[in-house]
Amino acid sequence: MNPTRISMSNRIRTFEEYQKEYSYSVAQPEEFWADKASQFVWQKKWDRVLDWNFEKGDSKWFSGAQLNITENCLDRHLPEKANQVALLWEGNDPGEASQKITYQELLNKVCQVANVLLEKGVQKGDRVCLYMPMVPELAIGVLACARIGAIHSVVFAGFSASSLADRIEDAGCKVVLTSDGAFRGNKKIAVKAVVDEALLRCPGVQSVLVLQRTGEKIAMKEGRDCWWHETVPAASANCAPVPVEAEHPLFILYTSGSTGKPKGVLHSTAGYMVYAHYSFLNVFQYDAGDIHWCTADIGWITGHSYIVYGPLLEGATSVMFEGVPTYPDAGRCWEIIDKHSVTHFYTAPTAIRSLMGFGTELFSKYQLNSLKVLGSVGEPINEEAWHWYNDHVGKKRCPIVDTWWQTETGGILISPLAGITKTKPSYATLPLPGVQPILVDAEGNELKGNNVEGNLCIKFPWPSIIRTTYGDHERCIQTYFSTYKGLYFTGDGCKRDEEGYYRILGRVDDVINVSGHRMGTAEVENAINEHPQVIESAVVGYPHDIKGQGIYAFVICEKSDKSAEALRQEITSVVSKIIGPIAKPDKIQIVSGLPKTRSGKIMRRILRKVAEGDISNLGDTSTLLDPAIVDEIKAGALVPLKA
Ligand code: 7RM
Repeated sequence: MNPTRISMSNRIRTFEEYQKEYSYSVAQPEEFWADKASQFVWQKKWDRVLDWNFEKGDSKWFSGAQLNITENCLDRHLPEKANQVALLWEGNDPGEASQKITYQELLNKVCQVANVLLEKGVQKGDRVCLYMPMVPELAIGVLACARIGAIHSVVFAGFSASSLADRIEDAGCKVVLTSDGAFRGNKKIAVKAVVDEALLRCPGVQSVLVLQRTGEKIAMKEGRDCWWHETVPAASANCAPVPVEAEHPLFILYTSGSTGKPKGVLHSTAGYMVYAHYSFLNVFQYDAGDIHWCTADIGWITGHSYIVYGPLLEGATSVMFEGVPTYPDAGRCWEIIDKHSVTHFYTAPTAIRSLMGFGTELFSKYQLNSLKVLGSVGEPINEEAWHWYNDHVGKKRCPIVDTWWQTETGGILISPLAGITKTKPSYATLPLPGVQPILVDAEGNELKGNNVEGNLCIKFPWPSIIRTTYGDHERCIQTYFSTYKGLYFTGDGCKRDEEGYYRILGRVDDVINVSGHRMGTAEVENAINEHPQVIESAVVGYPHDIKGQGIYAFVICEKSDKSAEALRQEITSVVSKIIGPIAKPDKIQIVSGLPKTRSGKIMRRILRKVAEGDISNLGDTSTLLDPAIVDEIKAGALVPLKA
């Protein structure tokens, strides 16, 4: 028995325990994580806890072990929790009956889909793409893949056919799970039609399993497409979990970076499992009987870790919501919280800011007294939004956990532990046990002590660290492990204040964060440049009241009779078509040139300043090829400028 071990459970209960656990995790990381892993079911125990080499971008956890993550999410909780609700689904339309799927039912449904996948020839290691709305079958499909050792690649259903095709192709997916359509607010969205268009470019896809959701008429391709309701219910509800090696890939999830092409972030099984569970339990302080609602879409990492895996690994009840917070009105979230006695509410600052705009009168209709913990994720939460969340939603009695993490980190790395860590608005506060942040200056020198500001890196692996970017390990090394030798570089700027608390300042690379969605400026530029009349473009982020950051595009077009307004509309629809509606620029300024240096590099600093509306300090523009262009750009700016 290790004397520093705090209890049989992996739960921290007090700040003193947190400090003890933290010290233990740094002094003896392998013992620490072996201890956390021991509560799970392993087909075979590990030989080694950790092997790593950051210079090669390598981390291996629990080598030699064999396990199945769905056995740990589902079977392990039976029989005590057979009749406990695992997934609580709320539809887009408040009039549609909620679904309560118990652990036993969920296991049966997962096994049925797993058997259908097996029948379709899916084998361990094969990639399966899921392009679906937020219905239970999406979570079931994800788990069905994991049941048989197939690698899931969920693509957010708001992406365009072209983005979907890129992702299916890059991962070499064999099968696609989708639906006929989707309900989203007062809109009905075509889903299968997008898949059909994408698959024109993806001959490797052999089968498409189609869930009937909206009932609209769709095309079914003979020999390739089949209906969910005609195959799944007929399949056996028994499917033995396939044991996989600890480092067997669990999923690929595409995310944007500073280059034009999104990367397939790959997570593996055992380390991801241990960390998704540990972080869920400790950050949210989930207790038996609590109802956890994470409003993210499963198409993003937050949904993977804190709707599906984290909660199910704890045997929790996880809410899944199909709709949007403003339909049928801006009280929808509060209505759902009261209806299902939600205890934990985890959402993005952009949602909070948009709801703030509807005022507080709506709250008189709701109790919100079931709430215990509030969470925030995806972007920095400004103080005003923090206070509004605290005052009107939490009624000043619910701790707010501002959770910082990334697709690549797999789970929350810096966050308060609910009710344990003293919070401070706009601070993600302290690292979880096992997480060793370090701030460095531009040259990579460590910024020691407190009251410092620099680039946020992590100096030691945690179990759910990115394993590779699918199909291109060199790119993984280049992106995360080369900027600062021996460190994982997050891409975020960060401040450590006088009491050692971390405050995330936002990206320091060419990535912007629009409503909590990561977007590469190069990616948006590439899409804009697809418009036949566009010669060149430069995209920057600018502060946006609700979205956090908006997209501001400076575009050079060929001469034509078209009005600037017509060009803007066409460019917007091209971007929507190529990436998806989430990448549509908020502002498009048609310019005759861009501020370039003599070597041809665009001085983005100047464009950022103009987009921010602050031209008081443009810096040195003497190295520009054509300094006059700056005056033209200022004169045509689409935001009010203050000098
Ligand atoms: C979970 C997720 C990651 C980027 C990250 C940050 C930003 C996320 C916070 C935050 C300030 C936070 N994954 N970010 N959480 N910034 N405070 N609590 O969002 O891969 O899509 O994005 O999001 O810039 O690098 S992500």
